[in-house]
Amino acid sequence: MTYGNPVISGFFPDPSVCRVGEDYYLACSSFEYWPGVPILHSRDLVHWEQIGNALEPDLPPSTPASGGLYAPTLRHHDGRFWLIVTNVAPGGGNLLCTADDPAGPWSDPVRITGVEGIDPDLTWDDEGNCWCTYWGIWQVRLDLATGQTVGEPRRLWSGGADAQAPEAPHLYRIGEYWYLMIAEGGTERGHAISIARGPAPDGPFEPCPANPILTHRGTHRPIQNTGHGDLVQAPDGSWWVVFLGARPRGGTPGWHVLGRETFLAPVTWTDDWPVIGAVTPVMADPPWPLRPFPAAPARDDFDAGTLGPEWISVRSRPGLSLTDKPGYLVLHARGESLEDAFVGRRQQHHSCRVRAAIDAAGGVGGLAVRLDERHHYEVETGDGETRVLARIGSVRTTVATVPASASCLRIDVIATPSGDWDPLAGPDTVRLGIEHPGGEFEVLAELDGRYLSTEVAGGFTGRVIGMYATAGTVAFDWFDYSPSILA
Ligand code: 6LW
Repeated sequence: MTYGNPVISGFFPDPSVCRVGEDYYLACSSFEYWPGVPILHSRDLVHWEQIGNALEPDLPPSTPASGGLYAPTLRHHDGRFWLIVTNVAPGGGNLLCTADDPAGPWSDPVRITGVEGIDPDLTWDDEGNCWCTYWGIWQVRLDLATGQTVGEPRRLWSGGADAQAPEAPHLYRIGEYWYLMIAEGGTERGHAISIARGPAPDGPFEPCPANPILTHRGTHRPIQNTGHGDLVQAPDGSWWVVFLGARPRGGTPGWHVLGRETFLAPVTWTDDWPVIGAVTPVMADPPWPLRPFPAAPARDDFDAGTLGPEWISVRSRPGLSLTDKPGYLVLHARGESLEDAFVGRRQQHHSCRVRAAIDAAGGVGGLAVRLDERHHYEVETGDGETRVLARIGSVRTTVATVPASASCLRIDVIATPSGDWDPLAGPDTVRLGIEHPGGEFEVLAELDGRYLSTEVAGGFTGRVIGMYATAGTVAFDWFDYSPSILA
């Protein structure tokens, strides 16, 4: 039997994983989105379910796209879960929080002073010392009771592959060695994982002769940008690595639109060095029974009174209510940009269909596909009109207008087939319009998806599709997301 890679699709980058008994828990970066740091659970390493978000950051309005919460480390130690993460925002820094249950509640974060870098790792040695290793690659001991560093930071390693940006360190005690695994080469096509080992948590470290132990740089493989990983041992003693990668589509140079996703590969050992096997979209199952979760329903009717952990907004708690109009999600506009009142979910499939039933009698709102504030497409209704808008960098334009309001908006994302290679092809086509009663889709605009890709926009996130209001109050009766286009 086989499993599919990625194991967590969509914008879930920089995975950090730990195991407690038969349960695995994983945390990812969330950048400018709120709430922050998604936490996922698995019982087999292959199937994952989001169980919460660890932080409710207070990100100032000046936080740019791809600022905010970067690259957590999640560990279980001394009966508790520990999470350390960097808030790349004014007044941010490295934050530490703990929980008895990874689904929450998480403690209020404590700011760690003296760790001046992103990508912090936490490791405890047998004497109970806590080591924080971070970007660069630097290391310092922490006093967890005070949140202060102990002694001066030391530079440990500059990487094993003569590459840029040694980052994402994780430190492990495995057998007689301490292993220092890092990412390098930058998080784009040159990304890689390298490793070193030594006799103590602070080294000295000897690089693996086979570095980098994972990279897809310079290849035509469908999974690219592989790097930034974390090791975990299964109950049967086998080792696995979770890491980020991207799936570019279309012609040259290829565009990835779902962000950096989480992949899984087995790890074997040769001469006490880890060897990461081939990373492909279809992989041999691990040697234990798979334990999938029930599929999430396509539609959220907003009847539950609370929103699930998959719903995210930009920078702060959105101006939304689930009680103003029972059974509806009501958004109160707080400004003219869609980020001011936006709630959405990650696009997790290359082809998908999104629809929402909207009552815009009291305002203007719609459905948006967002990469960042400078790259988004939307279909909106209100004031007796329905229109499609596009923002691509500094160009902001109304692409189509019809003089009628709509009660159901729809966006279909159609991936470019990967078979026939056309150097000019984009990754996908985004169709935006109105769904009429009976299901007829009136397409108002069909736009090239490359402009909502990381290769065009830059940054570290992926597409998020959601509802917004830019004037007055707008009510949504339901929102649904289906992985592929049915009609
Ligand atoms: C992250 C760094 C990286 O902090 O990209 O891929 C940065 N690796 O480790 C943003 O995710």
